[in-house]
Amino acid sequence: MRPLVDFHMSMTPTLTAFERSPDGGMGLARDTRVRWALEEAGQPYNVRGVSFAALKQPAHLALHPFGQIPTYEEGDLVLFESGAIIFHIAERHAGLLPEDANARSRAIAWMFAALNTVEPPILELATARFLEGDKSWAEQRMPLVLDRIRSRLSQRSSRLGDVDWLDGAFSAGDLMMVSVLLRLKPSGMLGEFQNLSAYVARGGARPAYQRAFAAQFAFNTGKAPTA
Ligand SMILES: N[C@@H](CCC(=O)N[C@@H](CS)C(=O)NCC(=O)O)C(=O)O
Repeated sequence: MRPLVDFHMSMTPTLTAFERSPDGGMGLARDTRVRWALEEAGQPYNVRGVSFAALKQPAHLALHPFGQIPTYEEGDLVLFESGAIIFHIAERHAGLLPEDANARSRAIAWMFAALNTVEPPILELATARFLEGDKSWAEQRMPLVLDRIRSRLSQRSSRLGDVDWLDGAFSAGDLMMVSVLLRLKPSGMLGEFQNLSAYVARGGARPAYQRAFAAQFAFNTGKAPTA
């Protein structure tokens, strides 16, 4: 049984996002996944942009101990970590977690799997390319980084098979898994696994994702997306 919506739930939450995302509106910053969850849940929200300098200032550190985005403020509740924020939204609004207790636990397990098992090797690719690309050992390291990602993609692909979503109906587990896999889009690696590409495309085609993407794109560029 879902908890009753309390007084704070009637307040419009405020997210933080990069004032200007380094990806120029590609939707890879983690505010996009939170926007997507709110759109799936049909909930309005506000966004406050934060500069890189302001992330590490006391006012933002009071909201986020690691000086990052996204944060989520709703009445007197302040949350950080995209997983915790999306779990909070999914717990309080219909549409992101199944009613059946076991199915709900499995959807939550997929959220953790996306964040703890699939996202780390994918993040390593960005580190290897952008932060360590000029190191003498960067070229030798890259195949190892790519292999670790491929290994996870292969496991994900085998398990997904030809179903649409991870476990029955779309859930917060899919939202998180698709969000994490989307980070690989620029690398072209998803194309090696046809069912995973189709899965990510299916997630990205959801109207709620499209609204979230358009909102973050407009926030970052002042324009509407072209495609
Ligand atoms: N595990 C955190 C990661 C948050 C994170 O890395 N945020 C990035 C943007 S997507 C950030 O703020 N980077 C700037 C920095 O770390 O200084 C989450 O899922 O919310």
